[in-house]
Amino acid sequence: MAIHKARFDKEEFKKAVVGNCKSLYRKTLDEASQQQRFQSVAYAVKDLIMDKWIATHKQYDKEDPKVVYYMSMEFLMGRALGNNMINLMQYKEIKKALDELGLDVDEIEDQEPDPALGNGGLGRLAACFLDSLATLEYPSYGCGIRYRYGMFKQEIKDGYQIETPDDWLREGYPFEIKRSEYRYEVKFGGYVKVVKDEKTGRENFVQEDYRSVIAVPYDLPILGYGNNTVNSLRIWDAEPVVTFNLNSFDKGDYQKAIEEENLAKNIVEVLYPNDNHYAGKELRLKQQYFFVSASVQRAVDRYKNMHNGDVSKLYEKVTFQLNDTHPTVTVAELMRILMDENGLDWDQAWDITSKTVAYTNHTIMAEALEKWPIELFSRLLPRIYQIVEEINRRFVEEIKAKYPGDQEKIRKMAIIYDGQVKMAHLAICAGYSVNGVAKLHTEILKKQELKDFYEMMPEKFNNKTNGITQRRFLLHGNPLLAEWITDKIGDGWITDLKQIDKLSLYVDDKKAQQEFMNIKYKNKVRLAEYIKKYNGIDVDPNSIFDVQVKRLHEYKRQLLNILHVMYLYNKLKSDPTFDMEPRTFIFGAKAAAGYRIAKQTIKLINNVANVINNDASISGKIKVVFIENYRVSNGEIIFAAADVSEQISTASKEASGTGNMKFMLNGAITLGTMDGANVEIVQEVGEENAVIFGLSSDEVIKYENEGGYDPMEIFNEDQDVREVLMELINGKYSENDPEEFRDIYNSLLNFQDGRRADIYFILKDFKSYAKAQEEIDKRYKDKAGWAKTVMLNTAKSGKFSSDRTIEEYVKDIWKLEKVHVEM
Ligand code: 26W
Repeated sequence: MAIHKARFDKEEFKKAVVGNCKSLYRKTLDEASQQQRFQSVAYAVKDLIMDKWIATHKQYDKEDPKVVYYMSMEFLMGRALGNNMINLMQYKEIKKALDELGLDVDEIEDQEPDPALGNGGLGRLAACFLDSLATLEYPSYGCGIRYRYGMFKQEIKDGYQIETPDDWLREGYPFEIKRSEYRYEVKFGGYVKVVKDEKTGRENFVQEDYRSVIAVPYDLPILGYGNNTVNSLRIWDAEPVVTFNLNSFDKGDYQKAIEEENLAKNIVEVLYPNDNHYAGKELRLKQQYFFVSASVQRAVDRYKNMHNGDVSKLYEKVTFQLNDTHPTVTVAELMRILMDENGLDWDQAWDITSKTVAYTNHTIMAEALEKWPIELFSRLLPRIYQIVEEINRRFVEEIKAKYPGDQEKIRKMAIIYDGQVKMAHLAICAGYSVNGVAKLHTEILKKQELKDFYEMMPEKFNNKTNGITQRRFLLHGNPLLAEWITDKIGDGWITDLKQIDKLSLYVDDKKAQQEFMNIKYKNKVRLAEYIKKYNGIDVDPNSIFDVQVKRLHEYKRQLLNILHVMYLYNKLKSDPTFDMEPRTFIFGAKAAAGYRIAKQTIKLINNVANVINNDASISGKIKVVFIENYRVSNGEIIFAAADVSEQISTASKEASGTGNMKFMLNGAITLGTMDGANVEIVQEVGEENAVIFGLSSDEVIKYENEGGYDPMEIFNEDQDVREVLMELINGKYSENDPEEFRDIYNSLLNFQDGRRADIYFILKDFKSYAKAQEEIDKRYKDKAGWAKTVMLNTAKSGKFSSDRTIEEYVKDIWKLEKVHVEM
C-alpha cells in the first residue's frame, strides 16, 4: 500500500489551536481549562481531517462503488484524538507543536471522554472494523445510535459497583458534525390500512394513527491510516416531529404532541448496559427500529439518487451487515421500503433483500437470544410485523417442502412460533451469509445451535475469525514497543500485521530479549502509577502482572480466578516458605446493573483484595487490584503491561474473545481454556507458548447433554476446594455480613431457581486451573524462556489483525472494491 504522508505546517497548526481557544471560549490557552485546551486542539485536528473527508465522499459519488453499511446498536469507539493523530501520521509533529504551546499531549488526550456507545466485545469489534475498512480503502458507513448516555461509569465504593451516568456530550463532542439535511421520519404504532388502487388493482398498505420521530444523523470521521480515506460513522439522534406547542387548542394534537416529544427524548436516552442478556424491553425494540429505519431509508435514497430512482439492482451497490440480531428489523424495513414506497412486488423485493442483508452471530448463550412477544412487536411495528408474518409463512412452506410431515422442524426453525418473533431465525432465513466469529464458534453453530439451519442452507454458513486493530492497541497504546518493533523490522506491520512475524528472528537474541523485557517493565511501571493514582495501592512492577479484564459474566469465570487467589493465599499462610514468584492479580470488569451474582463477584474480588493486600505476613507476594471503570482508554495501558492474559471462559461459551488478541499482540502469555479464538491463538503461537487447561468444548457439551455433573463430589473430596468455598460463607472475607457471598456459594453447590449447580464448571476445572497457574510460576522463573515465549506471542499475532478479518469479509461476503482517494 502506498503510504501517504500529508504536509504538516506546525506554525499554522499552533495558530489554529490558539484561534480555536479564542473563538470557542474567549480565552488564551493560559487562561483556559484543560478541557478547553483539549477542545481547542481537537478542533485543530478536525481541520486537518476535513479536506480528506470531503474528497473521500466526492470520490465515492463519482465512482459509485459498492458500499457496506455496518449496522450495529453499539460502537465502542474509545478516544478519537490520539487515534486521529496517529492515522494522520502526524502524532509526533502535533506532539511537538503542543510542546511548543506548553501543552502535554498525554494530559490533553486524557481530557477526552471515551465515546462509549457499546458494552464490550461486539461494540469494540465494530470500532476495529471501521478502522480497518478505512485503512484498507473500502467504502463503508457505520450506522448506529447517538446515545445521550453511553456505557455507565463504574465507581467502586466500599467494594461495591456504583453506576453513574456517562455524560459524554456535556462539553460537546468536537469531532461530530450534525447533518440536518439527512433527516428522516420514523413511524411507530397505529394500524395498517389497506387501500386498493382502483386502476391497477394493487393493494397499498398505509400506516395510520401512528406516532413518529425525526431521526437526525451526526457523522464522526473514521480515518484510514496513512491514506486520504475518511469514512463516516453515522449515529442518529431523535427529535420531535413538531416542537411542542403549548398554545395548541386541539386536545388530540396536544396529547399526541406530548407523546411524540417523549418518544423522541426517550428513544436515544441511554445504551442498554446488558451484555449477552436479552431483557425484552419495549424501548430497546424502539431503538432498534429507529436507527435501522433511518439508516435504510438513507441508503436507499442515496442509491436512487445515483441510479435514476431505479432500485431493482440495489444489491449491486449496497450490502447491510447485521452486527448480531439487534438490527435484524433491517430485513423487513428494506422489504417495506421496496414494496410500499417503491412499488415493487413481493418477489422482486425479496430477491433484492435476500441478496443485500448478511448476519453475524456473536454468541451461543441462550439467554442472549432475542425473541420479541408478538403482542409487543405487532403493536409497535404493525406494518413490519405483517411483513415478517409473510416471510415466515413462505419460509414455513419451504421447510414443509423440504421436510414433508416433519412438524418438529417447523417448531425449531419457524420465525414466528410460540407467540414470539425469533430474530435470529429471521436473520438466517433472509440473509445471504451467516457467519460465526471464530473457527470453534462457527463449528458449534453448524453442529449444535443452528444445526437445522445449516442442514437446510449450508451454503450460507462461513467463519470470520475476529481481529483487532494494531493501530490503536499497539501503535497508540504501547508506543515504546511499537517504536522498538519498527526499529527492528521496519514499519510495514502497521498496515500489514503479518510482517510482525519477522520478530521471530530475535526471540533467541539475548540483547533483544533484554530490550523487550525492559519495555514490558516500563509499561508495568506506567500501569503501577495508574493503579497508585486511582486505587491508592502500591504494586511491584517486578511481580507478575496477571490480568483479567472483560465484562463480568459467570461464563467468563472471574470467580474461578478469585477462588484460585483465595486458595493460593491459604497455601502461603499455611506454609510461609512456600516458594512463589510475587504476583499481582489485576481485574477490571463492569457488571450489568441488574446482574446480582456478577455484582457480588465484584464485591468478593474487592474484599479479597482488602484482606490480602493488608496482610503484612505474606510480604507482598500476592496483591489483588480491581481497576475501576475498565474501558477502552485504560485498556490500552493495561494490555501493554500484562505478563499473563487470563482467558478462562467455560469452553464453548466465549464465541471468540478479542481481549485475548490484544494481550498477545502486546507480549503476554495466554492462560486459557480451549475456547473461542484461544484455539487459534494456540495454533499460531504453538502449544508450548501458551498455558492451556480445563474441559474441552466437546466435554462441556457432553456433560450438558447428560444433565450436568455433580460439584458436591469435588466439594466432598477436595480439601483445598472445600476450604475456599467455606471461606465464602464464614465471614473471612465479609466480617460484617457472613452471608454476603451466600448466592455465589449456592450457585456453585446447590440446584436453585431451576438451575443446576455450577453450570459453568468452575469446580470441575479448578484443579487443572491451579496446575496451570503453577506452570506460569515455573516458567516465569526461567527469565530467558519467558522472554522468548512472550516475544513469540507478539511475533505470531499477525493473523489477529482486523485488517485480515475485513479482507475476508470483503472477499467472501461483501465483494467490495477499493477506492483510492487522490488529493
Ligand atoms: C440483547 C442483549 C445482548 C447484548 C449484547 C445480547 C448479546 C450481545 C452481544 C452479542 C454480546 C457480545 O458482545 N458478544 C461478544 O462478541 C465478541 C465479538 O464478536 C466476541 O469476541 C465475544 O466472544 C462475544 O461474547
